[in-house]
Amino acid sequence: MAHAWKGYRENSWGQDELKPVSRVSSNDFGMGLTLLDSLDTLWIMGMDKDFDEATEWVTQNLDFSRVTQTVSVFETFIRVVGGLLSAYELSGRPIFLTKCVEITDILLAAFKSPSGMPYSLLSMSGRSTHNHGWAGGGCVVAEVGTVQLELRALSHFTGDRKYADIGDRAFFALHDTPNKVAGGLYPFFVSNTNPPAFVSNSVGIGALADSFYEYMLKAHLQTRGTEPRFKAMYLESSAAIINKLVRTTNDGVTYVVDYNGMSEVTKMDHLACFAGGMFTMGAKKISDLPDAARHLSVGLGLTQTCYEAYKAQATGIGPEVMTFVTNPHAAAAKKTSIVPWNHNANYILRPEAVEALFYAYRLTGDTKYQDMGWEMFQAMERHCKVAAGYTGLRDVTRINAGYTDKMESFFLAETLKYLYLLFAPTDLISLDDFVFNTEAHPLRVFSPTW
Ligand code: DMJ
Repeated sequence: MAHAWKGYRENSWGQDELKPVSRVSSNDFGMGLTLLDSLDTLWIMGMDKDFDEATEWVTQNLDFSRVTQTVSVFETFIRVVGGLLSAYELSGRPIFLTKCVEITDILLAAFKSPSGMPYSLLSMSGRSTHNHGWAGGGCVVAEVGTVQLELRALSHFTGDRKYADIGDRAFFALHDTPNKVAGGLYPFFVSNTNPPAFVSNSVGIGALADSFYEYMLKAHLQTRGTEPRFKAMYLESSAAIINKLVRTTNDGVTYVVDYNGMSEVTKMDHLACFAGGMFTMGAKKISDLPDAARHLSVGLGLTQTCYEAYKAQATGIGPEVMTFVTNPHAAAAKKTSIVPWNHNANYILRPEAVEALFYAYRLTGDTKYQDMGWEMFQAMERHCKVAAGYTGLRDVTRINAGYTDKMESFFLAETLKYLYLLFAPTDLISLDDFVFNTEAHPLRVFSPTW
């Protein structure tokens, strides 16, 4: 973290993200994205001077009224709102709550739609909204269902329940949209009409849907299990995922597939590794979960698979999308190989595999997950570290195959934080007291008074 932060501080201070090879910055958000996404990591790691310096930048320079970009509402929620909430939660400094309210009140314009589901994109200057053309004109399920932890925490901090209500309305509108697959699987795109309708048939738990399932469980845990609606959704959807999308090979490799509306697609996104953590946590935290042993074996099985996906590549780092090839010859050992799917062999510093290890270690106490994390971290040190920070890789199956030249803000917010916490005392951000938003920003659990 010290190395990544130094690179950002020296080359991109106050900008969104650093390109650590060319040492220039990108500014898709115009809000000092890496700085805001990193605040709580600095705090947790005891980098106090850096935290103070970043706080000063927020106080003096963070001015949302000057931002002119058109931003992703979802990304701004999970990184900017989430980052500010955690910084406030951990440090108690009021400036973070003030800024959090400012940006959230701007983002709420995106929820002014017939269904109450947020549009994907918001112009920060004109406040106009629209959806991605590639989503059939509709909203993306993951984007609709991944703002609720943040909005509910903000209601808790401000005492104003409008935030929670707006997020919950969108979440349950999604739940009430007819024609889910197998009862609990949500097609990727949904029209922003009243009533809403799904505008695709494809389902999966990687890109486009992932964190919606994660938030069913985490919203339940955030308010100490006081709201049965979230739990009911998680029970329905987690069972549907296990019954319809989870596969285990003869040699014991557990993975998830997508379904494209007509047939199964044997591909698993790196993003879907988050489900290792989700199933493990559901099994351990929901005391009356039906078939909890199966949920635990799926959670730990997916965690193991994501580790194996790293180990199987020449760089020791897992690909963006993987597939599973089992040797069909009876004479040969029926060993499953994990290889990139359809040339998606890049790695963009994503956290989900180490995130799953963090949950597995914290919830089982088995130190083998620390060993796995150490191996993966060493591979990142060998292949992703450059003079000004860390970069993604173009092809994890070959050594020296080139850099993406991007240090994603989630590398500092998530990947490094989960790695650090994997080796820290378990009472540092205890899973009894905190839930992590999907960008790894910890939020304290609470009993709602609104
Ligand atoms: C992060 O922004 C979050 O983890 C999100 O849920 C998914 N994509 C990236 C990391 O891969």
